[in-house]
Order: sequence, then structure tokens, then C-alpha cells
Amino acid sequence: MNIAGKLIMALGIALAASTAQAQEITLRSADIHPDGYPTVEAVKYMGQLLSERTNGRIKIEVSNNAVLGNEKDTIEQTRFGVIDMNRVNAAPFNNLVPETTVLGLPFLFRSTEHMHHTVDGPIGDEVLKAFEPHGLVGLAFYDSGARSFYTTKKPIETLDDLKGMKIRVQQSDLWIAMMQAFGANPTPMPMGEVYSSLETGVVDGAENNWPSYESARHFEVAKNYTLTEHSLNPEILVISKISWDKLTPEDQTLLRQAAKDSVGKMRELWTAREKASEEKVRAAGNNIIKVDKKPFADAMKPVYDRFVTDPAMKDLLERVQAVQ
Ligand code: GTR
Repeated sequence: MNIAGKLIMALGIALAASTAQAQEITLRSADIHPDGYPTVEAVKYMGQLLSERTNGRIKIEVSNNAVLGNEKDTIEQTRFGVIDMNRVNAAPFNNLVPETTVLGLPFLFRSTEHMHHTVDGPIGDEVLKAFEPHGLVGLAFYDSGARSFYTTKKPIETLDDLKGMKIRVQQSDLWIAMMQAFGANPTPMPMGEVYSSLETGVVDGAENNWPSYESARHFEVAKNYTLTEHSLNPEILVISKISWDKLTPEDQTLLRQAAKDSVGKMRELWTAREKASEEKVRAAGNNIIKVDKKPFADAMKPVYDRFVTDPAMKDLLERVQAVQ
């Protein structure tokens, strides 16, 4: 090869390298939980799959521990493309994407299997699709176990005990209404403020699943945990529509697939963490209270009456209830 030929070849290699570099994509994903928490590890796993499947061209960087802000704020930032991806519980999406409300309805799911069959099927796809007009693309549902109440002073043994108690809730109209129907006084606030609010008596209690109760150390300040298991509201993984639209259709398919493939891993991690968290809380000597759930469930009629009003919502609810 003559000098000109070698030069052209060298130029070609340099050009190819720079194009490959230009196509390298790192997606930043927000989470309020720390390292080791199942949601954080599941998104990292998804990133690993994507990286393997694209020879390192697409990566996900998880910004956890709420470093990018609380859930409500990061949802806005994700809508505006400041953050690429976000893993958030369904609740903070309720006011923005009304279809998500159905998943959090109290005592709706008969079991974890019922929830899985719902989100794994056409209803799940429909709810994920409902994000698109709001600047987000729904990618996957992750488990979040069952949420139960915890209190600092007076334990909740009957529905009556909740009367007038100040209970922290997620920032969602559904959750505010739910607490009112339980007879409590709802105090909406981000997760990051709950520990100090429990400690200083701003609230008398809160509610969450075993892993969050343990991981956020709420179990150290609110030692009564009442197993009402009132909601199996799942977590939702989304990507900004702005970030999504920058991807080629092939990369969109790869991303969606990697998200779906991380669900099984999440379920594995979740089951193990639920058990470990429960063991840790029990070992700490916390007061774990079993209750008859029926009176709590019966009190939820006004919530259904208020949120399941239009025909589309009624239809969605009936279809969820019919899932076997
Ligand atoms: C957790 C959930 C978080 C957040 C938190 C809360 O179970 O994983 O996304 O919603 O509860 O209560 O704010």
C-alpha cells in the first residue's frame, strides 16, 4: 500500500473510532434508596445487561441515595430530560398519570401473584403506555411488597387506634384520601424527611414495606409495626421521553428488553431482602402486631368511591379484579 493509501486507511480508522465514541450513551437513573437496596441493584443489573448486549456502548449510571432529589422533584426533572431514568413508587406518579392510581388502591391485590399477573399482562402494558403523554416512557414494574403501619408511641391494634393519629403519607391524593378513610390525619412528605419527623414527633407514624422500614432506619424510632398490609403498590421504572427519543429504534428495543429482563432479578432480590429486613427488625425486639384486616379493608369504601368514578377507571379496576 502506498503512502496515500495508508493515510486514507488511518483516517478511516480514526473516523470509525470517533463515530463509535459519539454513539456511546450513559443514562443516569435516579433512586432514593441506598446501594444494596433491591431497586438500586435491579437497575444496575439492567445496566449490566445493556452494556453486555451493546459491547459497552450503552451504560446506566444509578444515582442513588436521593442525591438527585426527592421523588416528586426527580419526576419533574425526568420529564424535562435533566435526568434520563427514574425508579419511583407508583404513588408519586398518581396525580400525573391517573392510570397508576388503580395499582395502589387499598386491599386491591389478593396476593403478590395477583399483582404480578396484573402488571406482567396487558394491564401492565396499558399503565406503562399511559406515561407517554406526560413526557415519560414506562419501562417496567418492580415489586414493593406490602405496606403496613408503624408508630412511635401508641401501637395500632384496631382501626380505632388510627383515629386522629398523624401519619406520614407519600405525596399523592390517593394516599391522602386513604389515610383520611382510615381515620388518621395525613401528613404528606418526601421519604427523606420521615426519620426526623418520627423522631421529633412531627408525625406519630408512617407506613411502608419491611425493606424500607428497615433500610431507612425508621424501625429504630417507630418500634410498633402493625401488619395491615393495606397496599401492594408496585415500583415503576421510567425513562424521560426526551432521552428515549434520542435513541435509535434498535436501542429503544434493547433498553425495553433489558428493563423487562431485570424484573426477574428484582423479584429474587426483593424476596431475599424482605426476609432479611423482617429478621433484622424482629431481632431488634420491635413490637410486631397482627391484626384482623377486615375492618381496615371495610373502611376503604370512600376511597374507591372517590377515585373510581369515570367509566375508564371502573373498567380498569374490574379488569384488575378479574385477573387470576
Ligand atoms: C418505598 C419506595 C420508595 C418511596 C417510599 C416512600 O417503599 O420504594 O420509592 O415511595 O417507599 O414511602 O416514600
